[in-house]
Order: sequence, then C-alpha cells, then structure tokens
Amino acid sequence: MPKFYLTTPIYYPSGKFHIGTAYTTTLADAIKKYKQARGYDVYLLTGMDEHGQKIQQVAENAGKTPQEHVDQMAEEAKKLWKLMEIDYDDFIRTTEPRHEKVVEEIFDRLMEQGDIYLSEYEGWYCMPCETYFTETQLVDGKCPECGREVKKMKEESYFFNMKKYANRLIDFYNQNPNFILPESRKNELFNNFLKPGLEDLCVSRTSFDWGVKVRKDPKHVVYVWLDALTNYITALGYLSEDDSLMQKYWPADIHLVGKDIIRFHGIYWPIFLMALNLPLPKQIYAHGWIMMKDGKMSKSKGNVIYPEPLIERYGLDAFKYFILKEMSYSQDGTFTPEGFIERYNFDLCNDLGNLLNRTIGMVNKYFGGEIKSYPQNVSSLDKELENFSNGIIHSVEDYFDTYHISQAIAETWNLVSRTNKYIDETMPWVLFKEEKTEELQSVMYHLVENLRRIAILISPYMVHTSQKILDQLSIPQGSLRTWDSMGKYDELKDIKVTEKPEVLFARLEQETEIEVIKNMMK
Ligand code: ME8
Repeated sequence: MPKFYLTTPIYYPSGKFHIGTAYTTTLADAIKKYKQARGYDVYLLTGMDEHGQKIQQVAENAGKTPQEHVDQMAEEAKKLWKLMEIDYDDFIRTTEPRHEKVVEEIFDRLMEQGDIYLSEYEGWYCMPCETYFTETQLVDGKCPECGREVKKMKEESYFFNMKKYANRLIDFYNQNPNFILPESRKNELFNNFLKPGLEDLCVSRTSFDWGVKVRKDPKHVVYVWLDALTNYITALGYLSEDDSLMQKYWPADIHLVGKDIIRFHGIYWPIFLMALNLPLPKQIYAHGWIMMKDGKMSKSKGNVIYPEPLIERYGLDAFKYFILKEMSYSQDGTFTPEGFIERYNFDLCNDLGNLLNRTIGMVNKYFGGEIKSYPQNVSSLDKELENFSNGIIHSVEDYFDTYHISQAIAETWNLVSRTNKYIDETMPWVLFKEEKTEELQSVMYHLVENLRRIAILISPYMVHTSQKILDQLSIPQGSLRTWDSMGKYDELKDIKVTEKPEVLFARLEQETEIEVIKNMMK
C-alpha cells in the first residue's frame, strides 16, 4: 500500500482555537480521508507547540504554571478535534519527554558538527512572533510579520550557520519546482529571502526559561522554532529506540501550513533537515487566511468566531463545507454571517438537499421506490449527463491531488447543478403522463446513480451527509460505496429507495440566523 504522511502545524496554546486554526486541521483531515479512499496508508500528525516566552506569559497572566496552562489547553484542543471528528494518528506536544529528549540531542549533534556556534545577537525582537529582525527588515519600525512593536535586544546566543546550506537549498528549489505550493508563495520566498542571501539564524535564548534547555549550556533554551519544527520527526520516533514510523513515513508527503509560517517551513526546516542528513519533505502547501469583513480575527476587535457554536447550530458537515469552500487555493477566504447562511441555504439546502428529495420522491411516485438495473436504452440527454459526470470525477481527483480543495468542491457542485438541470430537461412528470415508462426508468437510474457519485465525492469532508444520502438511496454497504466504484455507472441493481426521505439541510430564516451568528462573535 502506498504511504502518505501529512501534518498540520502544531498550534500555540496561547488562546482558544478559532475557525482559522481549525481550518488547517479540517483541510488535513479531508485530505487524509480522500487519500484513504484512494487506497493510501495515511498518517496524520497534529499537536501543540507549548514552549516559548509568550506561553510563559499567558500562563503567568492566568495565574498558572506554564505546564498547568498547556495541559489544560491540550485537553481543550483534543476536545475540539473530537467534536470535529478529526482522525489524527498522533498528537505531539513539545513538552513531552519523547520530544524534548530528541531536541536536546539534535542541538548537541548540530553543535558538534559545527553547524551551531556561540556568538552574540543584537537586533529587533518581536515577542509575539518570537523572532529577531534586522533594522532593514522592519516595516515602518514595526514587525514585518505581524505589524506589532519590536524591542531592541542583545543577548549571548547560539547561531545556526544558514549560509553554509543556502546554495544547496537554492539548487533544491530549482530541481523541485513544486516543492512549495502555491507557486506565488514559492516565488515570494525565493526572491525575498533566499536570493538576497540568508542570515545565520539565532537558535537559542537566555531571556526566559520555558523551553528545552541546551544540554551543554543550560542557561540557554532552544529557539522555539527549532524546537517546534522537529516535531514532524520526533513524533515518528527519530533518534529514539523505536523509529519504525520514521522508517516508514519519512519524508512527509505534505506539510500543511498557513501563509504566516511558510518562511520557517520553506527555508529553515529544509536546512535543518539537510544538516541532519535527512530527506526533505516532498511538498509544503501554504494556504491563505480566513479573514473577517474588518480584517484579521482578533479579540480586541470582537470579531472572533469559534467552531463550536457554529457546529452546534448548523452541524459539522455545513461547517466543514463552508470553510473548505470559502478558502481558495492561493488567496485568503472571508467569513461573514451572510456568506455562511447563503451557502447553507443555496448550496446545501436548495441544490443538494432538494436534488435528493426530488429524486427520492419521484422514484417512489413513479416506480414504488425501485430501480431495477441499468436501462436498455439511454437517450442522448442521459448519455450527456453520464459523460459530464465522468469528467467531474476526474477533475475532482486532480484538484484533490494538487490540494485545490475549494475547486474540488466547486466541481462537485457543478455536478449537483447539472443533475438538477437534467431533471428540468428530461421533465420526468411529462414522461410519466405520456407513459414513456422506459425513458422514465432511465431518467430515474441516472438521477440515483449521480447522487450516489455525489455522495462519494463529498465523503472526505461531509461524512454524515454522504452516508445519509447513500442510506436514503439504499445503496448497499460495501463495494458500491467506495471511491473506485465511481468508475462504474451501470451496476445499480434492485435498489429500493427510502419511502420517507429525510431533509438533509432545513432552510434557514436568513435574517434570524445572521443575528444568531453575529451574537456568536461577541
Ligand atoms: O504558528 N486563517 O502556531 P499558531 C487560516 N506554533 N489559518 C489560520 C488562521 C486564519 N485566520 N489563523 C491561524 C504557530 N491559522 C506555530 C507553528 S509548526 C512547526 C509551528 C492556522 O497557533 C494556520 O495554519 O500561531 C497558521 O499557520 C497556524 O494556524 C498558526 O498557528
């Protein structure tokens, strides 16, 4: 079985996770489910990045020790992933001994081989980003990453010799043009950071102590990004007694990250791996942000929206549908209450829900709920729909394989619309009236068959809806529910659809629900 290893960032436990944080994890889970459906042995890693000055401060402000704080946050994170039915294989926390021990060892090793050396650092430090910047990197005297205040600081530090590896990384980029996705972000990294020449990176701190201590010089703690990035291999047992997962799954097939952290993943991480003599990940995909009407989500603006209340009121499938659809491949997405309700009412309730209801209603009315087998004679309209549907399956697969999930969803809804249009074109009620039984049978077959395909196409991100559709159509468990079975079009036999179709998505009263969501943001 081919293997597929994918990761989410490990999140900072600095506050409750909002829908933005949940986005990468939702994306990862959908890709996992898709890959599994395609026959891959998939390993999905997520976790938490628990060290650093910011976490120490958040804990202090809450009157807790950092450990108490991160323990509580880890429980909350796991609760959220459970609610969202995220099927992760491991949840790594950087405060776990299995991780800390290996980070210590990696640091030692890099020191021994001369990649890490002791010096002094003076620069502009951004505390929330835990990153130093040079004067020229600042934007209007502020942090170029987050736009916040920076402080001039000087400290004895260990440095990583980035310059030594810079050319090797440039060669690697040139030989692997699809290493960083999307291309626009690769060009940005290449032109703005790699080409002008890399500075050596400061990889230890002495100004706080909530971190992994440098074994040979314990007044230093390891820089939070060197600590964090290595999670992708420590979780697989790198340098530990049992490294079978490492042998099996490394290199990662894809690291999924937000655009805010592509520099760390696209430059420092590959160089750390080169220094450790390990293969580089195959690809890194940096998606955009989920934005609000008035910019980034922030507590002070009062525009933060969390997954839990949305899921509770509208269901998990609608939530996943919305955030995955809304974020295009290379741009930011926007969350608005209006947009959420519109997508729910139009795409889910009208287009998909009604298609199922109409179909089941007609099969019951015209044939007592029965679909016997593939029709003997098909019309040109039937054939057209079949061909259209075949094309959609291929393009959905292509989009999933290249991480264009929003487009994969849009393509699936093209099939939903096309199938709805097919009802208008074939006018089954006229065929019934005119007693064109054979033609009517064929139309019903084509409707049920395309709904079966739609249910399978949405299964990576709308698990429940997918099953409800297949159940209501009474598609037998097993081979007609698999991804591969979409390759067949003529195998439905002796199907008896439900007599009482259940509404998939009840229509929402727009004004009321917009207010409900606005209240969730307060
Ligand atoms: O950066 N829209 O952790 P973090 C979309 N610990 N995605 C968003 C988002 C938004 N509005 N807000 C956050 C860290 N994200 C480090 C990572 S990895 C070795 C260490 C997602 O808690 C997005 O994936 O700040 C982003 O990269 C990540 O959350 C940042 O999470």
